[in-house]
Amino acid sequence: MRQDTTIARPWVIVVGGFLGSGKTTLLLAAARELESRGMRSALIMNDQGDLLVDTEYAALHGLEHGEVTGGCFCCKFSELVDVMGQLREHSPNVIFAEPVGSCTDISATTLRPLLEYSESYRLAPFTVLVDPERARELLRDDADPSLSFLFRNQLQEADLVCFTKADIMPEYPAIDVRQVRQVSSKTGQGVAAWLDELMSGSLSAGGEILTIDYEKYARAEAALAWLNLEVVVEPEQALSGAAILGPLLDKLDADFTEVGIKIVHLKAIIHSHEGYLKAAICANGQRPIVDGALGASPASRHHLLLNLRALGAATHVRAIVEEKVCKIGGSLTGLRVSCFHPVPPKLERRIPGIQNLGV
Ligand SMILES: Nc1nc2c(ncn2[C@@H]2O[C@H](COP(=O)(O)OP(=O)(O)OP(=O)(O)O)[C@@H](O)[C@H]2O)c(=O)[nH]1
Ligand SMILES: [Mg+2]
Repeated sequence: MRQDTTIARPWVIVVGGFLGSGKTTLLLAAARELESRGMRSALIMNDQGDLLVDTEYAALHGLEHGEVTGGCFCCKFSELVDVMGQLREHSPNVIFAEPVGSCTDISATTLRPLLEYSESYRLAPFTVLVDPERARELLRDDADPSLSFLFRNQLQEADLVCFTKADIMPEYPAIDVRQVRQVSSKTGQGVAAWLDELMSGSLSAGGEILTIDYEKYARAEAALAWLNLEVVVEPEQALSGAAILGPLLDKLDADFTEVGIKIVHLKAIIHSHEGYLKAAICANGQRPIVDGALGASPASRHHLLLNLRALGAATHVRAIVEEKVCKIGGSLTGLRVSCFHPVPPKLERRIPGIQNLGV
């Protein structure tokens, strides 16, 4: 019953939150939960660049997906609507959309404009995910001012804040927002209840609109170096994905720490005919969280994607990454690297105030 009506008018569930807060992981867990209910999902990824680890990860999980690249949803709103339309060909009951993790003002620039499409889509409340450890770090008085600015604004505009990673961080700090929930995408704790609440209509969508200084916002985002890289690796002797990725991440972590560049999210996915391995760290010195075929057999050809968001100069970040990737050894082909500081957002739409609130 629910399935038929939601295919005719699918839910759009926008899930924001700071870099590394667990957006992609939760959306994949939510898609699995919906699948167990006989419902189909599609996923839209968003980034300032292309070559996205998250898109490859979603594809490897067999999810229908689309991308809005080269700018955040606020700057590419029409493209977001186009991609939503394309994904409807797969008759999803739910379309998830993951904005860039450094973005804020999403409620005014994406949620509110999406409410104008209420004949075609049902818009769920805007969930902002929060990693408890990151919250403790960025709410401190001595936190990095750029990251803290982005994080605090993201919290302010949430219809619903959801602490993530409850399996490893059951305690979370007190924050000044009305609606707070907690989930673990690894154990599934809270995921079904969160989805039920979003689709119950009990909370409004786009209800919290920021007053935000766009110059300050642009400066805060530009403090980040944004690197996306792709390469095909053919080692001299067949190697497992773990034997390539493990040392690469360790060396990058060590180099960045040595020169004082703060890693905000470093994630990579390596893929061969033996399977894939994803590994990520959300801070210098963190033990990588891995997912996929850790014990995969050696292979002679691997496709590697690496995405890094760090606090430092893009030229410096790029030089370190290129040097370490070149040292993987063997043959490296098809190397593509883009590394930049995000440019100031150029909004397509912004709907402030309280008009247009609807279902
Ligand atoms: N233990 C645990 N780890 C999690 C959970 N959710 C996410 N993670 C890990 O946290 C890291 C970041 O998760 P992502 O889902 O990539 O975060 P994101 O918000 O999509 O990151 P960006 O797209 O870079 O902004 C990954 O290594 C995940 O495996 C969770 O519920 N429990
Ligand atoms: Mg993600």
